[in-house]
Amino acid sequence: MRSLTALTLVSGAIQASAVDQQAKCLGLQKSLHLENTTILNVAYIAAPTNVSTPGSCQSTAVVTAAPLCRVQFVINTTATSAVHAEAWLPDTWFGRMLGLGNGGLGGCIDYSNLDYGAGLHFAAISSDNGHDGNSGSVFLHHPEVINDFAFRAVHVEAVIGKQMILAYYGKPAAKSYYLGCSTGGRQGTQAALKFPDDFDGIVAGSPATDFNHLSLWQAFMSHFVGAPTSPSAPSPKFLPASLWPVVSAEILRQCDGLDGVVDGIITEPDECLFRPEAIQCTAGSTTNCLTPIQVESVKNVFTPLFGIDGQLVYPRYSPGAEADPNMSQLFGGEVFSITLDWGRFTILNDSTATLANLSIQDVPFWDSINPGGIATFNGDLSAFLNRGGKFLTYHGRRDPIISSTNSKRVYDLISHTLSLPTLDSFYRLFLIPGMGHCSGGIGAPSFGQSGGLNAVNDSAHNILLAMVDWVEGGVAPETIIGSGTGGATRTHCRYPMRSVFNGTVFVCQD
Ligand SMILES: *[C@@H]1O[C@H](CO)[C@@H](O)[C@H](O)[C@H]1NC(C)=O
Ligand SMILES: *[C@@H]1O[C@H](CO)[C@@H](O)[C@H](O)[C@H]1NC(C)=O
Ligand SMILES: *[C@@H]1O[C@H](CO)[C@@H](O)[C@H](O)[C@H]1NC(C)=O
Ligand SMILES: *[C@@H]1O[C@H](CO)[C@@H](O)[C@H](O)[C@H]1NC(C)=O
Ligand SMILES: *[C@@H]1O[C@H](CO)[C@@H](O)[C@H](O)[C@H]1NC(C)=O
Ligand SMILES: *[C@@H]1O[C@H](CO)[C@@H](O)[C@H](O)[C@H]1NC(C)=O
Ligand SMILES: *[C@@H]1O[C@H](CO)[C@@H](O)[C@H](O)[C@H]1NC(C)=O
Ligand SMILES: CC(=O)N[C@H]1CO[C@H](CO)[C@@H](O)[C@@H]1O
Ligand SMILES: [Ca+2]
Repeated sequence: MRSLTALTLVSGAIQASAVDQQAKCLGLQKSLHLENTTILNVAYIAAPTNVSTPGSCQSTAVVTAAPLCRVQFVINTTATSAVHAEAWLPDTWFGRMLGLGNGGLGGCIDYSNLDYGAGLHFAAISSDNGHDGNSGSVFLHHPEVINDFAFRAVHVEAVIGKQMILAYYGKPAAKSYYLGCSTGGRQGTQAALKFPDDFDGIVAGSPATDFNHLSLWQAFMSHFVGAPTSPSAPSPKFLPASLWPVVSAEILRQCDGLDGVVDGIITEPDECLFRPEAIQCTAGSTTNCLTPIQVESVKNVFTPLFGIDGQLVYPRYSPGAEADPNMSQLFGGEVFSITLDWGRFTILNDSTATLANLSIQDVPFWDSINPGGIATFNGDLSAFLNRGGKFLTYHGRRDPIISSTNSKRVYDLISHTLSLPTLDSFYRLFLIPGMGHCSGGIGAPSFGQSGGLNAVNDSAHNILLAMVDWVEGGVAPETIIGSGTGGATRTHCRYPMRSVFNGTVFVCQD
């Protein structure tokens, strides 16, 4: 049996009466005086309800985790930048802080995970990452806004969050945690690198690490398949949406069975040496097939991206991921919107740039700008390791916008940098066959990595609770059990272990 530290109180926890908490909560408006921080609004939420939200991202948020104290505040990070944030402070507090991340180029407070965290009795804090909304235009000529996005918003969230918890509950948080995915995965990685004391345990999924190279690679993916320049004259490279299912079917035909089970899931896409020539059109067959130029497009997609010096820029797209509905973000004919904004507003400072002529020669230039130090591709986690920090990461093998192979690459980088053959003592990467970007997909992609997934609330099935058990109980997760539709379950393995079919089920093997 796994220990269940996660659902018990730690010392210093609070179970106060609602009457006391309501008065205390409302008093914060006047009593809280935190560095660079203005309290905008304080509300006591006594029962489940929907509340309105500021800014352009959402207009309502669901609060199921009540009773809690909702504090809305703004932290001036410099004279030209500020981070808006909220703390959801539950009456029944188990003594823990949970800092949250963001997504894409956002800009959006993560209300779903504020509710999730508060429901699990964390004091949960989320910020807008230093700007409102999902557009990159706010970065133009605003290097401090870029700095908030690249490293600082999550740091001030942790610093001010801890001070607020002390002020409200009268005790410091016994432990602090972080939960985020995608950009949030990169932010969590950046926290471990730059501010190793901020969090005791970091859960950082599907991370957008090596961010400049990731962005360039995403643009090259779009370039490799071209665009339908006009309905009557598409680029000969372009694959219309109707052809991708043909590609996907052939990928499964060639690679689904490699793992021993024909189930639509390619357990290890890095072993899939897909040959698109198999579906090249022939004299007698000209529909549901690829022209030689389209074969070349597809080959480029499934080939690692190398730079002018022959160095790997970014791993290849995972075969199978092109079947995820969000694949159109890279292959729909437009340059990936996040790369376009990042290139326009932080690298080139030209709001009309199209990236149409982006070339592999441009990689060193993007590297040299590295806005705000966003790259987040550094294997030296020694400070985080030495202070006893724990790190859990995961990556869906059908992620359609960030290659899961990059998470292996980051693991190997840390391993080489620290000269540790295995990182098991403090860093574990779970690869999730079938999962898309951060959640969803096929197989068993739900394991408590965010709110709204109906995950089982125990540490064998819930990666956040597993982290709590690791930090507080010393029990590291050997596996994570995911669940999916129709009662599907699967035991997910930590890299470099492999998920192997034993004739009955998939098990983890060295
Ligand atoms: C934050 O900056 C705003 C605008 O510059 C200013 O009005 C406010 O007083 C500052 N707040 C704090 C707490 O420094
Ligand atoms: C909140 O809004 C959702 C729809 O977004 C609705 O299903 C739910 O019943 C509402 N909850 C409350 C407590 O009003
Ligand atoms: C407060 O602002 C100053 C200058 O703007 C900065 O040096 C300091 O780190 C800030 N403190 C926090 C907690 O953000
Ligand atoms: C797990 O906890 C969350 C957060 O409190 C809650 O919303 C969810 O209903 C729980 N799930 C189960 C299966 O108990
Ligand atoms: C664009 O502006 C950023 C600061 O916002 C700066 O770091 C970068 O060097 C600029 N790019 C160019 C090409 O000058
Ligand atoms: C891209 O290059 C072509 C010629 O190769 C040129 O005509 C076009 O103006 C360039 N576009 C941009 C946006 O620089
Ligand atoms: C496969 O693994 C499961 C779970 O560990 C085990 O119960 C079963 O006996 C194994 N089957 C074989 C054939 O080894
Ligand atoms: C990460 C991401 O972009 N996810 C999108 C996938 O597609 C669905 C439906 O179009 C969107 O709602 C998600 O935001
Ligand atoms: Ca399979």
